[in-house]
Amino acid sequence: MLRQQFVSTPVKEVLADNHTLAVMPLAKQCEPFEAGMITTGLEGLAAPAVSEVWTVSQPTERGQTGNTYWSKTSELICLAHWLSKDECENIEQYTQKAYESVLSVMNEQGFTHPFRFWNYLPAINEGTGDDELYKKFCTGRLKAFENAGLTPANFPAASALGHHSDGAVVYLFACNQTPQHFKNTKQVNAYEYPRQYGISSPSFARATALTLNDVNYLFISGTASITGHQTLGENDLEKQLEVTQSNIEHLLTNANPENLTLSTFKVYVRHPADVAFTRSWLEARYPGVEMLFTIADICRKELLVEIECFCI
Ligand code: 3EB
Repeated sequence: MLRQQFVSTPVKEVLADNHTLAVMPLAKQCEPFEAGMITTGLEGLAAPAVSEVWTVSQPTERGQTGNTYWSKTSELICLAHWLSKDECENIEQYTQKAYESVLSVMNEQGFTHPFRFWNYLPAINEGTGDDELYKKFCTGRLKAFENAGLTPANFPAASALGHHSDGAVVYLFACNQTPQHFKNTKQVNAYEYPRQYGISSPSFARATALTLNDVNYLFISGTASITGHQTLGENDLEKQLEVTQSNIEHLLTNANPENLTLSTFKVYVRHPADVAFTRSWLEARYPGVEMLFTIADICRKELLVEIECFCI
């Protein structure tokens, strides 16, 4: 059984529990420490320090293969790979290398199906046109997927956000069951976005569903105020929240084969001043959902907020 929780327990204590698959503290740091601990560079708003924790019911085994850190049970594996500040200067090439490493270690460890990716990058909106850092990241990721024989039908759910620290991290979950990937018919598939969004389209599905040991899960990708391929509600936080909500609700209705319930939101807010409004807007509409709020740059400059979901 896989669970996501948001806790204020000290990281060391969380890590000492071998039922912790991975702990992600919210801190301005994006560098490797030890297997099972994933610093992302993403910060929260204020003290008390909060961490995201993924727990499993089976005991984990953790290890490191080259520069890829992993943590696994018999049913799933979490793999993480960081890029240094220098490597981020050549984000396309090192993203490709990072993806190639995590996919090869995944295979070596006996897992075949990646089902959820997270990508946290520095200065994600820097550079103009095709030179924007996020767009170069997309090219590196796509090249690695193509080399691994992963076709758009097999791209899993993902999130890609910017932080204000040095270094980048890519981490993923993988298993041996075949996941189901879903599109959102209100949006153009990300891997079919038109040319104006970059040379290489973003490689992800809108949602991924899977069953492990008879338990069903649904991962909804980072979801934002996009209809078709267009950003809606520029400079209008509430409009962006409304469009984002309608995209999430659409996926819960049309991309949710087991009719699962929202368990958690990880909410990415560009401007710290927008967190309070975003929090009260979401809490009023989703009283039963646990929420983590982080300060992050969204991969399109006009986007103010993005929300990912976990359903069980
Ligand atoms: C979008 O829908 C918003 O590049 O992995 C959301 C989720 C977004 C994942 C990614 C990007 C990614 O296009 C951005």
